[in-house]
Amino acid sequence: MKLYDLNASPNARRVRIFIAEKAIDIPVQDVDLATGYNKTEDYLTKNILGRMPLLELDDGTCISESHAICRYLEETYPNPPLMGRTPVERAHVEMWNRRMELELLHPLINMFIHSHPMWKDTRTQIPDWADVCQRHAIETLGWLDRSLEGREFIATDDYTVADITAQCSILMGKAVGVRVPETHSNIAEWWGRVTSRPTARA
Ligand SMILES: N[C@@H](CCC(=O)N[C@@H](CS)C(=O)NCC(=O)O)C(=O)O
Repeated sequence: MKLYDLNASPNARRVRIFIAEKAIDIPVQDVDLATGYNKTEDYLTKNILGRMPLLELDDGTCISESHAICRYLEETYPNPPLMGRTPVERAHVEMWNRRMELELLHPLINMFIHSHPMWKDTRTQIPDWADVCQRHAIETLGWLDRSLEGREFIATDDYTVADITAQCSILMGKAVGVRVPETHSNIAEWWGRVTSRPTARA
């Protein structure tokens, strides 16, 4: 197996933390955007979207989309379980992971794409959309904080992929200047728990 990685990417970080939690040894190829390797014919046959992360299996099968990679790894390395132990837990993990991806990570990524100069030549930027996305992410942090009242982790009593997605979203928020308000003490306590895990810096 080989992981095509992009160091600064929040989606690639989701997969790196997942792999570290499973303690799987997977060789990594760091893709340097400056070389344009991810837009070459060679890479585009692996992922037509030219994006990272991507997991290449030993028989050449390629899996992209961070959650699909995590799903494959969960099926092939079930311990420790990071996607729930029972049907209800698995549904809750899926529910919360989607919420964290759609309601927190994507708004933050869109805010970045629609406001940062690095994207001005490759994407159509709509500054008002960046503002809308920022407000969306801030609103999500509000209801996430209320949901974490009395809970150790986001989806179940254990650390799961939903925590990983939220963790990577909050790091993305820091990078684009959206910080968790100090009043959100439930998120602050959860953040302390997840970032004290040895895998947090994967
Ligand atoms: N939905 C995909 C998103 C992948 C993605 O957008 N990756 C970005 C980094 S976060 C990338 O490779 N960008 C390089 C480019 O678009 O050229 C996932 O979850 O893996």
